[in-house]
Amino acid sequence: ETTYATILVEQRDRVGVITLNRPKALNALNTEVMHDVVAAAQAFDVDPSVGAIVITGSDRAFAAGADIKEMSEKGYSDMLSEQFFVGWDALAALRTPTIAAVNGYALGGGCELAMMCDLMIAGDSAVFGQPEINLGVIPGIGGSQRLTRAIGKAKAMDMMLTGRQMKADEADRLGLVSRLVPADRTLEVALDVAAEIASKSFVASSLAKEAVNRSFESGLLEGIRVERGLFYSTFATDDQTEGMAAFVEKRKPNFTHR
Ligand code: CO8
Repeated sequence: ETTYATILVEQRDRVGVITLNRPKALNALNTEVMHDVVAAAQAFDVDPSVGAIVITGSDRAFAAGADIKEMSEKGYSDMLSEQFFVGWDALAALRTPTIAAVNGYALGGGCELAMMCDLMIAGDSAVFGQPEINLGVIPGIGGSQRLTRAIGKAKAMDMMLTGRQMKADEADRLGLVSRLVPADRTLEVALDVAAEIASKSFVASSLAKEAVNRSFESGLLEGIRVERGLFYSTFATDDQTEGMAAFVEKRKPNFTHR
């Protein structure tokens, strides 16, 4: 079992849980956090006993953004030569469904990290924002793209150009979050949703995730073509045969995730 300096990692049945753990910095996402989160998530991703991954923070902060102290010393050529934060892209490339459980601040890179996950369970204490504009920068791990696709241009421009914070109820209304829950139940609900997802056929859930993401990442026609190919490919799996047979025979399916 690997241990990490900036995160806590555990497995609960078929659910992998990653907890950001830099309380003194409100879970600011420095390079070390990136390496830890990505390593833990990739280890879960190749583990057949894991069917869903939950990423969470503390009651006060999911994450208050990229680590401003780390970034403040850097110049343009440092960013380019280090390919700063490019590692985060690996998180969006996981096959395993990911669920962000968000309480408190999800600002800047924290909001971007939450949006990188497939589902977002938000407590009513959650506060979202892209305050980079106040630091003279802009989002850097997909926030401008994912926020715009999630809540539309009008709201995304408002958030990104003013840096204003958006409370959980507005974020829920706009479709940024999957489920809004009382803050003291956020992790519990996220774990329940994760367990439910992990109980399904992993081949089907990872293909479903890929199909939705393709819609998010491309035009409708290309997305539909990709979906059709992925749909056909489910008919090469044991779980499709078993799932449909179980329905016809009026019994519960026994998926082998193959
Ligand atoms: N980076 C580094 N340290 C931070 C950060 C951060 N983003 N956020 C909070 N901290 C630290 C504070 O410096 C403070 O440390 P110390 O006690 O040593 O001074 C400690 O956490 C507690 O914070 P506060 O005292 O400020 O707590 P408050 O309750 O008064 O305020 C806020 C909470 C409103 C969240 C406030 O801390 C804040 O505004 N933080 C910065 C939010 C922000 O601007 N985030 C965007 C950062 S830029 C960014 O994310 C760019 C994304 C591009 C790539 C993303 C890759 C992941």
